[in-house]
Amino acid sequence: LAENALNCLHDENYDLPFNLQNLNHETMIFSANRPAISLDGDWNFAVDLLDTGLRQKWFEMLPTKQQDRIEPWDYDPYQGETIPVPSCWQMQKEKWYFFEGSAWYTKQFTYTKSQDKPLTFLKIGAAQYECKIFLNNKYIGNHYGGSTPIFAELTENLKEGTNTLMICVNNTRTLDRVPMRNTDWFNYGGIYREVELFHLPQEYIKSFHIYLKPDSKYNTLIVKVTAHGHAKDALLSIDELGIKQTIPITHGETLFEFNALPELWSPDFPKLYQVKLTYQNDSVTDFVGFRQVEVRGTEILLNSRPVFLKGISVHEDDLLLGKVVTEKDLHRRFKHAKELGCNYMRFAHYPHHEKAVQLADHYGILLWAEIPVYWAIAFDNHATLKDAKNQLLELIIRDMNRASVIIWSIGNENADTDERLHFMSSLAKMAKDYDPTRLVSAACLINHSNNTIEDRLTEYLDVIGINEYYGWYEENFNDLIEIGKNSNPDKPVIISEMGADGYIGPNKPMSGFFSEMYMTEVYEKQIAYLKCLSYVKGISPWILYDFRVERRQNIYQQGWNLKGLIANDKKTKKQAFSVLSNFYQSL
Ligand code: GCB
Repeated sequence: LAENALNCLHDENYDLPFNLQNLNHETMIFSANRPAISLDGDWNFAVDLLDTGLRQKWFEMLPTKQQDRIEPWDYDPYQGETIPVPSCWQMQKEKWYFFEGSAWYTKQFTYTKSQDKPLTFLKIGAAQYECKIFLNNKYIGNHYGGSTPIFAELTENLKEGTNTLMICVNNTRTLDRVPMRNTDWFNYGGIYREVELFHLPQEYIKSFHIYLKPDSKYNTLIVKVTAHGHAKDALLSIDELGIKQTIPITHGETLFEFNALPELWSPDFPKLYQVKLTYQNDSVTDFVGFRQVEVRGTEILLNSRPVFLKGISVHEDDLLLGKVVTEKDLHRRFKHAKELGCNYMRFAHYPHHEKAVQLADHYGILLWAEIPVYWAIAFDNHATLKDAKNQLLELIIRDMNRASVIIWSIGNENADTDERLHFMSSLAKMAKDYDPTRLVSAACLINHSNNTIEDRLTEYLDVIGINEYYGWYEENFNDLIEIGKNSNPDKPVIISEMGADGYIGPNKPMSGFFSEMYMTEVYEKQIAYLKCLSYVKGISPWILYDFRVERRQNIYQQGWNLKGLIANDKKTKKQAFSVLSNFYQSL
């Protein structure tokens, strides 16, 4: 007690009885379609601006009866305020709207030991940005990164009967993390994706990737498995292809090729096969499409045929739910994209919910998936690079079986410095080494002094992404025409962003900036020009829906970025929607 009380007097150096950061891509287990026990629902909750919980060690508090307590508690993890999980606290109470700091979540659940499945793993779909996990008063681990899943093995610390899980989530924007402090999206906080428990047998499948061998013959599948156990093989079956294949496993690992002739997945034919892997008493099932994507000259080839990416960017954001996504919201998103005529989407600027990626597989929408290496990253900081690499690996491991993802994007709009080149080129190399089945891109830079696409990072990328706002932030539209003339890239270019704000609420302007008319004009001019540039192989205008952001506060914006083709009600279309859909339908 005395120690805890003293900790409250310190500023930063209160004693944490644990070493931070041990949950990362290495603690992930294959979880898609695995039976799970949901821990969603109401959790006890308290915001904790001063980190009193860490100083006073709230995580050590036992559920004692009020009258038996020997110390005053500044938080009672077992009664008081509750919050639904998943949710963003900003959307729950007005007083939490701008809250930035730690918040404590407590949940009790019952556990009964099972002989068949003695291991237990916790999965938190995502918590923004850092989370520390405690089970039955013991520190289990912590995780950095606000949009990738967190896995922790609980087996050792579980007990029969009632167990108490406490999670401290902190959404403070920091200088050395990914993203950094300044972003053009809202700083939501909380456990905003599902929380689940998985019970697994002693010998289990830890990771499972299956993909078409990238050699254009379309007759070989590769299986990459890591397993926990001593068994020497696993069994893979794809009933629809009549495949039952024994997969040898050596020291818990395999990279195994075998012949198969699947029908190829594409936006026109989003064919998925049910694939099952069995290892001892464990088995997992996934729904997988097989396709090949590559670059030849300035072409992007899907299954050896040139493809033009008719796209739209989208954030994970909702007027009422913040970053929480529902199935209904996701279906609406894909239906709007289809209505536009899209075959492609940019999931900006961080890993979106894995269900969104699974649905993209079903809808036949190609994806650009990215990590939040966004403005002003501390490129010279080793810990920041480690964080970025970990988030990228967690994303790749999570979505490796998704045919829809064709591009890993390693960053967005950063000045071309030596430190940035070292940082981002190492991300590009890592993505390519880990995953030979996808392209790597980033939103690169234009040199405004000579109006050319000029960025040293492009050498490490398969596809060059360019965000350009000619007609909006760059008022001279003719400069875009200059860039077109001056640039001669030897790789495909995707216009990863372009657009303009359009305000359609009360007292809307009839012309000029923020008017719907001006927004429409920007789209018309951009489309007329870009379709003449032979090396542009796709566009993902900014953006499908208006989205919430603190930094936009003029009379029209009032906390929203208004570049959506559809307003924040996700219903009302702006005129530019039909300009883009007419263009896509015409292709
Ligand atoms: C950009 C950023 C994006 C912003 C957008 C805008 O270049 O990549 O995150 O939201 O511009 O609206 O300014």
